[in-house]
Amino acid sequence: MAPIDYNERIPNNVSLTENRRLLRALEDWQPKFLEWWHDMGPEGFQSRDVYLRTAVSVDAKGWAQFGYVKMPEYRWGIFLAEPETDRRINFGDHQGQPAWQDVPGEYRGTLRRLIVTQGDTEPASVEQQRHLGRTCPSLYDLRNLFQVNVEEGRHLWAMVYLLDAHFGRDGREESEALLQRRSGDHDKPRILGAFNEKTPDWLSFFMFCFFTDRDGKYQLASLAESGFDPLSRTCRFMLTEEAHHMFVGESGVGRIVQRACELMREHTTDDVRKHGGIDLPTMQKYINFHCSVSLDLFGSEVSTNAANFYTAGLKGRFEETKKADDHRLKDGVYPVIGLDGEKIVTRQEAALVSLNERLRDDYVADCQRGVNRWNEIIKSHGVDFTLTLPHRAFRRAIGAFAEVRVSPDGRIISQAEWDARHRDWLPTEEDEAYVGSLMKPVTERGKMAGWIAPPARGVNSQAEDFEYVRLS
Ligand code: BYC
Repeated sequence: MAPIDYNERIPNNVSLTENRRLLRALEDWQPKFLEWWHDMGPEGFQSRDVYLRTAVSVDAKGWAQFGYVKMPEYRWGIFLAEPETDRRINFGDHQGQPAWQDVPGEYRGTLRRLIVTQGDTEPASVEQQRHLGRTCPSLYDLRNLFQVNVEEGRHLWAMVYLLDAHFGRDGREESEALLQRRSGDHDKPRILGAFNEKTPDWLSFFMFCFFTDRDGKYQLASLAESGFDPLSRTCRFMLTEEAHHMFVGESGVGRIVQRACELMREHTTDDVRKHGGIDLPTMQKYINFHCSVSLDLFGSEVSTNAANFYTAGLKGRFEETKKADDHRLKDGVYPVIGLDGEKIVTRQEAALVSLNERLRDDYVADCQRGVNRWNEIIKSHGVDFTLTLPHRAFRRAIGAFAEVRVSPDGRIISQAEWDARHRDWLPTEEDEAYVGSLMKPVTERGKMAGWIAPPARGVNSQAEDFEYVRLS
C-alpha cells in the first residue's frame, strides 16, 4: 500500500502518478473544486488559520495530524483504506466471487447513480452550512464546523476519484455536475430532500450532524460492503471521518440540553428563554423536524431499487458480514410498517425489497441511543422531561406515509388535527426567530455563548482558551 504523499499536488495513497490519464482528469477538476469552495464554502474565514486535522495515513494508528491550515490550502486528497487480501463479494448473486477491481459493465449505470447520489450530499452540506461561521457560539465550535466542512469536501474528492477513475467521460461529466448543482436551488437542486433544506442556525447544525450525518454513517457502511472494491475501500476510510461529525452533533445538542437544565435549576423555572437558553420543548421540535427529514433519506420501505442493489452485490446491509444468514435473502421475510386503510400496521415483506427499512431500523436504534444519552443529562439535573424520537411515519415525504398525516406518537390524524397541532410539533417561525436571536458570534478565546455549555474537553486535549481559529 502506497503511503500518503503530501508532496504531490493531489495527496493520495493510490499511486496517482502512475496513471497519467486519471491524474490529468483530477488536476483538471481541482481548480474547479477550489472555485466552488471559494464561492460556496465557509463564508468569511477563508484566509484564517484554523486548527484542523489532516489524514497522514489510513491505518488505525494516528491517521490524523493537527495543525493550523487556511481552509483553501487544506490537503484534500484521495485516501482508500488498506486492501483486504483476496477480498470476495459477500452477498447477492455474485457471492463468493472475487471482489471487482473494475466496474462490471452490466452494473455501470446503477453504480454510477449510487456514487453520484452519495457524492452529491457532500458539497450540499457545505453549502447548507456556509453562513454559520458568522454566528459561532465559540472558537471551539467554529473550528469543529470547519473541520466538518473540509472533510465533506474530501468526501466529495473521494467520490470524484471513483467517477474519474472508473467511469470514463460519463464520470468526468458527473464530477463537473457535482459542482454545479446547488443546495436549495429551484432549478438545479441537490438530489436528496434533506440536502435542500436550510441550516439557518447552530441548533439546526448540531441536529443535522446528529441525524443527517448518521444517515451518512449507515449509507457509507452499506456501501463499504460493496463488491466493487474501490468503493468499499473509499467508504471504509470515509467512515472514520464521519464518526467525528456525529460526535459534533451529539455533543453539541447535549451541551445545549445541559445549559437548558442548568438555567432551569438556577432560576427554578421551565421558561429558560427568559434567561437566554433554548428550552427543552423547542429542542423536541427540532428533533422532530431533523429526524423526519433524515428518515426519508433511506428511501421507500419497500424498494425494488434496494433489492437490485443488493442482488447485484453493489450495496449490502449494515455489518453484512457479521450476519448469520445466506446473504442472498431470496426466501426470507422482514417486518415492515405500512398503511392499511386508516391504520399503521406491520407486515412481513420479502426480505430483499425491505432492505431500506432494515437499514432504517438500524439507524433508528442508533439515534435512540444518542437520545437516551441526552435524557441522562436531563435526569442528572433532576429535571422531569424526556426527549423522544418522533414515530417514523411522522411528517414523511418519501415512502408509504408520504400521503398521510401522522402525529409524533404515531396516530394517523386528519388534516384538521394536523393544522391545529403541527405548531406544537415542529419549529414555528417564532421558535426559529427566537433561536435565530441567540445566534450572536462569540469569538473570544475560551468564551462560550450563554445558550450552550462548554465542551467536556478540548480538541486534541487543548486547553479551554486555545485559539482554535486565529481571527487577528
Ligand atoms: N429525496 O426505491 P426508493 C451523507 C428517490 S448522507 C429525494 O424509494 P432507493 C451525508 C430515489 O433516488 C448519505 N429522492 O429508494 C450526510 C429514486 O429515484 P430514481 C447519502 C429520493 O433508490 C451529511 C426514487 O426516489 N448516501 O453521506 O432504494 C453530510 C425511488 O427510490 C429520496 C446515500 O444516499 C429522498 N430522500 O434508495 C454529508 C447512498 N429517497 O432513482 C453527507 C446512495 C429516495 O427512481 N443512495 N429518493 O430517480 C442510495 O443508496 C439510494 O439512492 C437511496 C434511495 C437510499 C437514497
